[in-house]
Amino acid sequence: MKTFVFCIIYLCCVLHSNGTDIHDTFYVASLSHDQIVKNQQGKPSFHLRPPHNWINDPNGPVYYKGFYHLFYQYNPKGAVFKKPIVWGHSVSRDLTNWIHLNNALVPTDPFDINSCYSGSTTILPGNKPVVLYTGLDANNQQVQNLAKPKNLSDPFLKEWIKYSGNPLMTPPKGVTPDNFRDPTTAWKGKDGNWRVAVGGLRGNLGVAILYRSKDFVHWILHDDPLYFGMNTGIWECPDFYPVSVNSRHGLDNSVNGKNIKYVLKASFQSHDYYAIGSYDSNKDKFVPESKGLTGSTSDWRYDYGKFYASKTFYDSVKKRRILWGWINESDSSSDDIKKGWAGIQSIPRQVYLSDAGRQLVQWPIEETEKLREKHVTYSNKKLKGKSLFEVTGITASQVDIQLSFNLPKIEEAEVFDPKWDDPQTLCSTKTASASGRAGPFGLLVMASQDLTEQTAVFFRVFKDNHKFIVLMCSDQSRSSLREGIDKTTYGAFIHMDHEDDMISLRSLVDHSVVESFGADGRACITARVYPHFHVKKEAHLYVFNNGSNDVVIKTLDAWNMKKTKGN
Ligand code: DQQ
Repeated sequence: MKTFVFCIIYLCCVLHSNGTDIHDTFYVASLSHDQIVKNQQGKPSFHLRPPHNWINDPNGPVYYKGFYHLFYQYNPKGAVFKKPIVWGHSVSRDLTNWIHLNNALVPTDPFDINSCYSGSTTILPGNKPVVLYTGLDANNQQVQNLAKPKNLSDPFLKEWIKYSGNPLMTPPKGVTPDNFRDPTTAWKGKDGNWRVAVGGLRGNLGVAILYRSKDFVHWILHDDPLYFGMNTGIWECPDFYPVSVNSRHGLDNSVNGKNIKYVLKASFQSHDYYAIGSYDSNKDKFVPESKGLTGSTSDWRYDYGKFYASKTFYDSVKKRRILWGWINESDSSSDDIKKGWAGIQSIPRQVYLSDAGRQLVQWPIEETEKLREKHVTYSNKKLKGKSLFEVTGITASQVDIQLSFNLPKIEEAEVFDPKWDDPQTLCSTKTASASGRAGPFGLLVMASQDLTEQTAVFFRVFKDNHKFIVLMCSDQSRSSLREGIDKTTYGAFIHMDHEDDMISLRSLVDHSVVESFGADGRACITARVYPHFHVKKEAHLYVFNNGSNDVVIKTLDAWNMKKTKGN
C-alpha cells in the first residue's frame, strides 16, 4: 500500500512537473561517468553485436547448411566509424546465440583497398551462396564486387575468395563515384536472367539502379532505374522482395506470380522508408501503390526510432522473411571510445503483409520467446485515470513485456486535428505528462525508483470521423540525467478500425535498447537510453495511465530474458 501511495505521489509530481525541480527534490542513486563505463551499463544481453568495436549495417544475412550467417559493417580497430571498414561475421543455429568468427571480407585488392562496404548474399542454383558488395577502390571510388566461399562444404563459410575480374560494376554516367553502393540480393526474372539493384544518387534523384546478367559476372546497366525518389538524397542499402498477399510465409526473392506484392525499401535521411506495390517484370519497374518513397511523414517506415540500413533475407527453413536493422548509439563518440564498442543489430523481426495488405507488420522472430525465463502475469487490471503500478518480480533491465489495453470509453477520445501530420512532433507536445481523455497510457521502462529517469512508451487515442487514430510515442527526454545524449522523442500513427477498442504493446528492453512493437507490430519504435542509475540493480518497470478515462490491462505478461551466447 505504501509503495502504491508513494508511486501515485511520484506520478503526480513527475508527470506533471516540467522535469526541472524534481531532480533536486529526490535522491538518485546515481553512478559516476567512470562507473557507468566500467560497468558496461548499456551493453546488451540478448541483442547481437561482437564483443568490441564499431558495427553498423547488417550485411548479407543467409541460411547455409545448418547455420544462420549475419555479416555486418565493422571497424576492427576501434569504436568509431573509420575506414577501412570490413565485413564482420557471426553465425548462429537459432538466431539468438551467436559465434563470432573472423572477418569475412577485408580490404586486400585495388577494387576494395579502402573498405568493404555493404552488400548482400544471393544463393545461386545448387545451393551456392555468393556475395555482391561495394568496394572502395584505390581512388575511393565505389564499385561493386563479387566474392564466393572458398569451401562450400564449410557450413561456417569462413573463407571468401574475391573474383579476379572485380570490379563488376563501376559508377554509371550521371552517378558520382561516391554515390554508388550497397547491392541488393539478386533475383531471377522470367527470362532466366539475374537482376540486382544498387543504391545511388543521380542528380537530385535517389535511385535503385538496375543491372541484368546471364552469368552473375557480366552485368548490363538497364536504361531506367527500378525506381527513384526526388530530392531524397542518396538511396543507401536498397532492398527489394516479394510478399505474399494471403499468408505470413515469406517468399524467395525470385518468386513471381499471383497473390504477390512487392516491397521496395531505401535508407535515406537517417530512416528506412518502404513502399508496397507491384513489379512490372517486362519493364523491370517497381510500381508503388502509394506516393512511393518521398521521405515525407506519409511514407511508411520500418521503424520510427533508431533503425537504419536494414536488410531482409528469406529463411527457407521456416519459410519466413527476416529483417535486421542497425541500431546506432545515442551517446557521444567519446563515450563509445571509453566503452570500447558502438552499435547493435536489432532483434531479428519476421516481416509480412498486414491483413488489409496496406502495410508491413513486424514481429520478433519466434526464437526470441525461447529466451524468456521468469514470468509474471496480470489480467483484467483496471488502471484508473492518472495512476500507475509497478511490475515487480522481474529484472526490469532485461525483459520482454507484452500487454494489451482495452479502452472502455474509446468514443470519448479527443478529436484528431487533420493539421497533425507529423507524429514525432506531436509526441513532443502530447507527452506522457500531457493528460488527455484516452491516454496517454503505456509503459515507463528503464525507470529509476523515484522516476527522475524514465523512458515512456505510450499511446494516445484520437477520434477521426468514425475511426480512431492512435499516436504511439517513445519519449527519451527523461531517459537519463546525463548530458551529451541524444534524447529525441519518436512517434508514429496507427490507424485503427472502428471496432477496435484494444491496442497491444510489446517492448524488448535490453539495458540501453528499447525495441517496441505497437498494435501487434504495425508500428515499431526503437530507442537507446543511458540512465544514470545502476542499471542492473535499480531499473524499474511501470505501467501508467495519465489520461482522465480508465483503461483496462486485459493481459500483461513480462519475462526476464536470458543472456545469449556471444554477449
Ligand atoms: N554504410 C555503409 C555503406 C552504406 C552505409 C558503409 C549505410 O555501404 O551506404 O559502412 O549506413
